[in-house]
Amino acid sequence: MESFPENQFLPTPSATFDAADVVMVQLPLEKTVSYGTGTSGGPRAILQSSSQIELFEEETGLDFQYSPKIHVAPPLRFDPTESLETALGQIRDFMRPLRGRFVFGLGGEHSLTYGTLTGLCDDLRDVTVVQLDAHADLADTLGGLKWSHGTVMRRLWERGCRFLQIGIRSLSREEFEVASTSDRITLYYAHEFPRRWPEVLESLRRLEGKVYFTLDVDGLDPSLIPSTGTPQPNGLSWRQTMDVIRGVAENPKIDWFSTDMVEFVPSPHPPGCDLVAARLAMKVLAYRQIGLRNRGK
Ligand SMILES: [Mn+2]
Repeated sequence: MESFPENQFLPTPSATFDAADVVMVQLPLEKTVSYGTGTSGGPRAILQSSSQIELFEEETGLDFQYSPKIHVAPPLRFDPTESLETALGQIRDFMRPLRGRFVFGLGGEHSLTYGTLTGLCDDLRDVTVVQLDAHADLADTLGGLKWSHGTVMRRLWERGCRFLQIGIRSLSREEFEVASTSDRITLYYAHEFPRRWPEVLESLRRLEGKVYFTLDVDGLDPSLIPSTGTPQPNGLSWRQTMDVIRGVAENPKIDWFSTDMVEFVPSPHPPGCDLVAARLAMKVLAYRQIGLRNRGK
């Protein structure tokens, strides 16, 4: 395990940048955590544990040795003395030349979504963010900070994004008001499942246009991934999570152009749930590949 290559996902050599179907970007960003620490180690732990995953994906029948081809870029280095805003500018500038490629960002704290999205798109008014998360991340400020993992969706909302938020079970009254009065935010609380689950799937089927899918691992139930900065009980089951990913992947009316997976903290007891997180990333790529194939792309 120690000798697993630095910039590789799964036990097969990283594809070249030009040949890749997917560009995986390591974003070990950790600037404004509010509770548990360690998200900066997330990308490394996920890549490392992916060495233990079978290349054959039994549900989709894909063999990751051949498809999809994944290029893993070296991790971005963030200057610890610089502000979060500066780091987000760095991510934005890194992403800009990747427009037109499918970018999979591995975090790192949730704020990175802002840098990624603004790097990949100029006009956010035609983008829907599908957000699987325990937290709405819609606060105007958190701990006095405008830029934080807890305010990232508010900043994107101000830029005109639409939102489909799934699994929310922790937010302030202020965030609740924003979510319930904005016609650009559709929010499904975790306590409403399973009653409203068919509506969640219907909302995914109705999506059109450009879609950015952000997967905060704390959206899943902590029995699956307890290793995250701010865990909350009553999260999505593995099966529900798969349904959401498939809902995005199988919708032929959307241009799903990028995804990130954020807030994972390496488990203190190896192999812990690092492998669960790595498997989650693999599932995203497997369903996407099958979705593309079904559309003849
Ligand atoms: Mn979040």
